[in-house]
Amino acid sequence: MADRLEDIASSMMTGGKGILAADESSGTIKKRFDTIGLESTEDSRRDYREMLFRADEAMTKHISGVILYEETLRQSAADGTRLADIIKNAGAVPGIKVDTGAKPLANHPGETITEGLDGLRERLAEYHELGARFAKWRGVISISNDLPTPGAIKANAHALARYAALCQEAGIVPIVEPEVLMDGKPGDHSIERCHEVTEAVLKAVFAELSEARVSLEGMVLKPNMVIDGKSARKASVDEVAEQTVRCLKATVPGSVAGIAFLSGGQSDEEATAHLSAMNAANDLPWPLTFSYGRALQAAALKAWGGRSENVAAGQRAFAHRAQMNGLAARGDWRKDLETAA
Ligand code: 5MM
Repeated sequence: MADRLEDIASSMMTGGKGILAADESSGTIKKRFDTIGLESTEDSRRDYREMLFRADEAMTKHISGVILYEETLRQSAADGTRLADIIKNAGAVPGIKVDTGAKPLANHPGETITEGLDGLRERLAEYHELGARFAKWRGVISISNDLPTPGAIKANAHALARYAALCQEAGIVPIVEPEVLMDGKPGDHSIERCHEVTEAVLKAVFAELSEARVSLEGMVLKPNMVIDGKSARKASVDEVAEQTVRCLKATVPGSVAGIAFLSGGQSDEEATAHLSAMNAANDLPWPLTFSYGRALQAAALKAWGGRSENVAAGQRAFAHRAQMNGLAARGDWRKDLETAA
């Protein structure tokens, strides 16, 4: 595995591949398992993730990196192989979510600050020992007519920059994820409002990254797409793609190693179609790919259903979404390929 930050970052952005976000914290994975009636235990979480990481077709062809929750980085498969080694053997880079979650921000009703900076230097050294070569930190930005406040934007941007600097010091590529929520409350904002807020957030993030002396060539940005709120969706694929690229070009320096989007509550197919439309447009200063959680896993989770006899079905469902998103990362996805498969 490469040692230089720039080399790790560029391997995460390998053409036609993207990142699997499998870093659900205990509370989130429980919610996901509730949808298939499965109890969340250390073993069931291990079995689910082992099913994904051993999906050779998906992993070797379409996945460049996997974001893990700390528990998973320390876990071994049923046969004793470390889950991180299964990922490495598939040619992908293991990564780790290092934030400890978004907590209410004092004096800012309805807004959060992401925590986890205390002791981070020491934790990063240990994660590096355990094989992690990139990390992720998610700042959450609420959006409505009145939110976000400048205070919440600044606090989250500052924390992201401090996290990113510590990662690079430890030889770990930071994924910087400032997420303007698509599916928060009330979730009825327009695409124009999303553009305005995303632009303000990204400007603040890059100003803080610059002050923290973060090397842009050694980091990956994980932004939301510019899209209208989940309860008011009407923007077309072309509109989402055009507004997102315009917003990113206005705020993200060309030296950033790459951009890997979150899916944020879009349907599987929407997330794929939007990424493909952006990549089909020429003239992008950075590689654009996916770092999806729900949009890569939802179908696989359903097909698996928590049953060992369904492992192959879960892996097929994952391979399909990974393949579709791999095509989107090259701008080559078409709707008829979904049904053909
Ligand atoms: C996989 O979910 C990630 C962690 O969530 P919690 O800390 O809330 O448990 C999340 O950060 C994820 O990596 C990104 O939001 C991308 O996932 P989606 O589902 O938005 O593509």
